Amino acid sequence: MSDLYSDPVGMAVTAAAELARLTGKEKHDVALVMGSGWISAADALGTPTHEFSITDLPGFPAPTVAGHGGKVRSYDLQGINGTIRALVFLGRTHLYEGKGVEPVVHGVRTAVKAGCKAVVLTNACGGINRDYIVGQPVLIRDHLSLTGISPLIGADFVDLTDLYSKRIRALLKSEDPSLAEGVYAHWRGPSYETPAEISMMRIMGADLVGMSTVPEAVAAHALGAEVVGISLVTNAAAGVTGEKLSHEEVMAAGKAAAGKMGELLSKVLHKI
Ligand code: 8IG
Repeated sequence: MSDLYSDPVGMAVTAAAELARLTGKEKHDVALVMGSGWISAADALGTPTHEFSITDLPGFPAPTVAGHGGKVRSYDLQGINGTIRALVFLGRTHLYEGKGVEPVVHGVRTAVKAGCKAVVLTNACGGINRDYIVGQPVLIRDHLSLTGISPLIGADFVDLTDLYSKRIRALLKSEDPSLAEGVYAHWRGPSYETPAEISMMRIMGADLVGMSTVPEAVAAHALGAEVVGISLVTNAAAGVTGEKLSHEEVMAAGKAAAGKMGELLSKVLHKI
């Protein structure tokens, strides 16, 4: 029997078929993955046509982290070129859950197999760059994969030169010139970094650090989708201010910025 681990792309095709059946929509156009702190930002998109539990689709494990939704929504959004069918994942699976990389990227693979040409990945992260402030959204320009884990298997030598769409970043910056861009370092977690590790990352060229987004970006790009990454800085990374890091503070900072992020997302979707 084929399963998520023996045939991950085949399982995404199966999940996409079930999504089409549940929503009555043969295709979706764009996918959004809402990371921690972004879930309430999805409410700014209006009323979904459908909402169900992620575990209603084949291959998805139940979510394990508090504040991560585990729901999927389908929206019909009115854009400049007609209706956009948006697929929104409230929450995601992380590498630190220990289930391997396959569940981490199953959502974006399902979205691309459901027709999505663009995938918007959001996250909450730590700020390494001293110019960043808590509550600030930053476009991901590039990444450092410090886990060394790829979702791809076999001789799939995918070019990552333009992983984070230059075209969509330019559109977003024309909409909001105050948007910063940065390099996102991917850390497995679940422990945060030591101050020495943050110094190392800064020297390596990282501006942001978090525990998500990178495997999903690679998997979506490998299947041909355009990728956008938006990080919400919810804490200064270890050693930057001398304060200790707490999950509760991170969630609170995310909540405080949700309205602003909702507006940003609406703009993103109409431009894509
Ligand atoms: I929110 O400071 C959030 N996620 N690795 N480091 C890492 N992940 C994070 C951090 C952080 N803040």
